[in-house]
Amino acid sequence: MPDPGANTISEILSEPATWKSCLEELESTGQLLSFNEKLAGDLEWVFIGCGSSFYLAQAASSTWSIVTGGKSRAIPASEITLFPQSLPLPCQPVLITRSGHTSEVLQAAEYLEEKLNIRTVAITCAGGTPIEKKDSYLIKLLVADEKSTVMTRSFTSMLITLQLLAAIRGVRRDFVDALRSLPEQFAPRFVSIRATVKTLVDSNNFADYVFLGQGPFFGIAQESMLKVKEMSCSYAQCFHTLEFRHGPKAIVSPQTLVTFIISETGFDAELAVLEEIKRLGGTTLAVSNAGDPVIHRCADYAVELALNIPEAARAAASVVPGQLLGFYTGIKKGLNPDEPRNLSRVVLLENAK
Ligand code: F1P
Repeated sequence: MPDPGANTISEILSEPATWKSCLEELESTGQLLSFNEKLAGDLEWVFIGCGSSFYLAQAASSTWSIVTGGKSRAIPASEITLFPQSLPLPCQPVLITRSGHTSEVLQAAEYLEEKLNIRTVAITCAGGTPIEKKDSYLIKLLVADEKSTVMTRSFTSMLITLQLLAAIRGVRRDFVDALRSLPEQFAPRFVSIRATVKTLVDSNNFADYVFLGQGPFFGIAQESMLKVKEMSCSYAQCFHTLEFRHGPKAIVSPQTLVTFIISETGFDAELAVLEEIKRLGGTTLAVSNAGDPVIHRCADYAVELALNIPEAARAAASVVPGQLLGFYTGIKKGLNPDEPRNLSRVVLLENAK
């Protein structure tokens, strides 16, 4: 039997190398360039998924609008079939599914193709799955697939790939180059990030976990929250950073770890919330690209990504501290992050065909 969490930690640590392999494969196949030529112009792009793949959709959608200037939104797959009014028409749907088996995603694909006659884009990390039978423009990242139930490198690799498609669509050469430099820039940062998160977990026992982010970092905050829930069965919540003042800050205490995933665009406004939460006695972790006197003063723990790339291109790297937090907290609680309580690797609904 592998040690508890053995798959998850090796998959987290393999992220920079996996990103590099995915980017090299996409460049050598030219797949995204050919898709881009075939896809209709000037449509709203709708990113669709479940669980981690829905939070990925949120980060991808926000990046899409920033990088292409076009309209975009994220919708959970279940909403497509239960409340189809939520779908703007016409649109370009993008189905996100690590396993390629998730019932709600396959039902959404069927509805879009057969009822609305819309050809979807689909991205997955598995081969020979039902999503492959759909008439989609299919992107397969087999190198990013995982043994663990929880999504880590599949989440970040699929996000980077959709960001690359956005950069191609938006004719953003700088953003393409930035994503290509990410694995090399981030890999050396891993050791210190891992040490900071491990020290944080070893030195504290929290009752509540809160994750805060704005723009593309809101989806990243959502996923960080889910990693702590899944791998450590802890109570965790997520809000837009400035929304936390509007009521939820009532829960703040020293037993509450409040993690800020800080954007550049909202830097000053988000740091003002950090200052306030520190004054209220919360324990704080700041994930930012660069240091700052306010962060030094108000963050009990700080992770600096120090990546010389545009803000949105840092989204994938920004989720790694949350992945490690979930992992080390789960291990500390004697759990197995590879097989979280009550979870299966794929959600199959009974009524699914
Ligand atoms: C994703 C997902 C995961 C969750 C669990 C069940 O499905 O919901 O986010 O952690 O592993 O599956 P998919 O991306 O394979 O459709």
